[in-house]
Amino acid sequence: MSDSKDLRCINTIRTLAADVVFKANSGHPGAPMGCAPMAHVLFTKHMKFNPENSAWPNRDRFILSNGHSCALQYILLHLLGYKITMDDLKTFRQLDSICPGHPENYMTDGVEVTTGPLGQGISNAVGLAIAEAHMEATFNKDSFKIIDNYTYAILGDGCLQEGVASETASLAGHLKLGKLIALYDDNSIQIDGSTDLSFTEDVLKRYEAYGWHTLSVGDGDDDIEGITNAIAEAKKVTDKPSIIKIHTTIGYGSSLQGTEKVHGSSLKDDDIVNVKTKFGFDGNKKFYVPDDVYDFYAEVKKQGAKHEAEWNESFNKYSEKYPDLAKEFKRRFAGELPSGLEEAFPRYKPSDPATATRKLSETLLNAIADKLPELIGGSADLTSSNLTRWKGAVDFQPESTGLGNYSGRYIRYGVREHGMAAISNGIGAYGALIPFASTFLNFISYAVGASRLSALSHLRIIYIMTHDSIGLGEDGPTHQPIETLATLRATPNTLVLRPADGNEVSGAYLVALKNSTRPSVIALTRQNLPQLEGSSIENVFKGGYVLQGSNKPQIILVATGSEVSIIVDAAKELEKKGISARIVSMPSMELFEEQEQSYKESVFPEGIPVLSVEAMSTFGWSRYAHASIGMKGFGSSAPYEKLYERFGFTPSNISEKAQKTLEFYKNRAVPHLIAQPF
Ligand SMILES: Cc1ncc(C[n+]2csc(CCOP(=O)(O)OP(=O)(O)O)c2C)c(N)n1
Ligand SMILES: *[C@@H]1O[C@H](CO)[C@@H](O)[C@H](O)[C@H]1NC(C)=O
Ligand SMILES: *[C@@H]1O[C@H](CO)[C@@H](O)[C@H](O)[C@H]1NC(C)=O
Ligand SMILES: *[C@@H]1O[C@H](CO)[C@@H](O)[C@H](O)[C@H]1NC(C)=O
Ligand SMILES: *[C@@H]1O[C@H](CO)[C@@H](O)[C@H](O)[C@H]1NC(C)=O
Ligand SMILES: CC(=O)N[C@H]1CO[C@H](CO)[C@@H](O)[C@@H]1O
Ligand SMILES: CC(=O)N[C@H]1CO[C@H](CO)[C@@H](O)[C@@H]1O
Ligand SMILES: [Mg+2]
Repeated sequence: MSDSKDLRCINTIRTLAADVVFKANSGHPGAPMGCAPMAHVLFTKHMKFNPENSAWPNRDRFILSNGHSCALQYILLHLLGYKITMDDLKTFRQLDSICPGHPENYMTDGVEVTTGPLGQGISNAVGLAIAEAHMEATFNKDSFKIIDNYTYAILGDGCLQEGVASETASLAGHLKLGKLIALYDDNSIQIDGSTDLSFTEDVLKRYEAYGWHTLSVGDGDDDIEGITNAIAEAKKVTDKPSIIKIHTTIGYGSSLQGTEKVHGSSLKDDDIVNVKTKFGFDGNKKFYVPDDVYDFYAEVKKQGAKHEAEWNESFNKYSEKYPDLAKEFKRRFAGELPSGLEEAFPRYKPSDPATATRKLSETLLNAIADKLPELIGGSADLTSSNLTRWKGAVDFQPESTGLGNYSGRYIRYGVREHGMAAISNGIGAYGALIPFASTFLNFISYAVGASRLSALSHLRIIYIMTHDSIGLGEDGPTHQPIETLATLRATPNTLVLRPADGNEVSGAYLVALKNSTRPSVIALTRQNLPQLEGSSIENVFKGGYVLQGSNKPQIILVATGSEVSIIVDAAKELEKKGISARIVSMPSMELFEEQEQSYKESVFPEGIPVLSVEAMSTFGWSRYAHASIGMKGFGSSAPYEKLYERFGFTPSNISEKAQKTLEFYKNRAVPHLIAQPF
């Protein structure tokens, strides 16, 4: 194909981008117009994918990390024959459109991950490249390259300024992810104006120092051959990720090109006419794609189907030679858990020793790790505290380090919580793997930029968060989570699980594994907890349940995690005073909310006051509890027993508050909190 045909395609993308944003009267024309050449070259001369089957396992992955330029992605997907019509493009950014304001993986065929919050996409790409390397090491056999594909990302100045991108670039360099290729849209412009305002470092030197292979293309507006060759060069370097700095002009073609004015608002009508005329198009035709341009992309699509058909053939031969591996491959990509997995989950009796839930979590991971080979993850430099590395685990490392290999499933994240969560999202988005990420519960605050996206993107990420309250003791307020659970519980599509003992730990993990379209945060203690009478794996599925106590109670005590055994003791004190109490364990408010109203009312019957106890902010408990014991400040540094006394989480403090609650409601009606009009 001649350069001129490529330029015609590229200019079609540019004019369409101007039309799409103009019609929506909202969006970002500048980056799509500037990035059109690199995107066109990437999709038509390098990437392998099949628009007919966007789920083909061995496709190259593409991430648009500067998600604001998504008009570009939608246009390319349309031209290439994915399930996006011209009419869909005309509904850009409108209600129920499959072309939303930023790319959403669950809405649009061919979109691998949700992007828009800058820095996340390129970090997801690191996760996708880790997943690819791991799958390759696990499934490829002699001549069979069942998995051998690339992860590509386009990113802009904004992504490169974000801290999370630095965290993940540093790890990607260490891990020598040779099949990760990033295309940097170096246009020297961002919203405030020139990058001279705040971004003057030598980006490629920084990436070189991270261990990346760096390249640059001087003229990213016209030099198609230069971009093509640079990507080819990048592919040849297999022991380092590559970044190609491509100098472009934002809004190329517009009278305002090269300025921040084309970043985030539509071009004016007459400017669009000018752009089209300049590129040799009819200035008055809107949403116009020349037939030969459609034909060009149709040919690319045909090639894509051919690539998949060849892969299918190769996979069929592989299946004959390695039937077990092939079956396993299919199971994993179908997202099915291994049969018989549940039997491996430990169960406990009340006579079993008191143990920290983080330790029970370690026991569980040891019991299931071999039976669940898709489990992959690690900790942000707290392995010995968080106890997430199972016996016999192999580190995910480049073989040259002598520390592990790519078939390893334990990832050493370093102290990079935000990057860890963003990478987990990428691994989750690859499919066939179940990522977990671990740190102290309080430090999930560092990662919320990404964990929020786990929820938005419907990804099953298991956050194993230890040291889950003031119960961590001496490390003090800097490490003690207070508002954390309320934040997580306020996040849609996120399961928060705070198990109270061994059975609940097993239940929490099983729920997390079975909920394949949302992340779970499992909050675990540092301190030992007794095994409770009445707990079970199955009870956790209901979110909250009656653990012990009276059928006709005067008061209900409800708690989570480490506070459950304390309310059990508080109830004993109340009993001595002739007050009957019911004990409710509430490992997950979200699961409880999903139960039938009649079940919820059976746990919290009308007319009986409820007192909640949780060593956290009480925010959120008022939907069940008439009174709450919780944390008002940030905690303190001391042995944890002293802190539980100081902040009122002892059986006697609780029984005293329970009596006050009963006293208060003696001559008042008890509101029925869980009654809902709709
Ligand atoms: C985390 C985050 N912060 C802020 C924004 C808002 N925002 C969108 S684009 C942008 C400027 C990005 O500059 P650049 O990547 O150079 O994009 P260009 O102007 O070149 O298209 C900002 C601040 C965002 N999307 N995500
Ligand atoms: C490859 O095989 C899958 C699964 O059998 C099938 O869905 C797909 O259509 C095939 N692709 C091609 C291009 O033949
Ligand atoms: C990876 O390392 C482990 C542990 O040393 C070893 O058992 C395994 O065979 C290695 N796998 C590959 C693919 O080299
Ligand atoms: C989450 O897991 C629970 C327990 O297995 C189950 O009842 C529920 O249906 C699951 N929800 C989703 C959305 O998968
Ligand atoms: C808990 O009880 C002790 C002993 O009665 C008392 O000194 C302390 O003030 C109480 N703490 C709180 C927070 O109520
Ligand atoms: C199986 C398959 O199609 N593999 C391809 C993955 O991508 C590289 C580079 O584009 C190709 O060389 C492989 O053939
Ligand atoms: C920092 C921290 O909490 N370290 C703990 C890690 O785990 C070991 C073993 O349980 C504890 O002794 C450390 O205090
Ligand atoms: Mg820019």
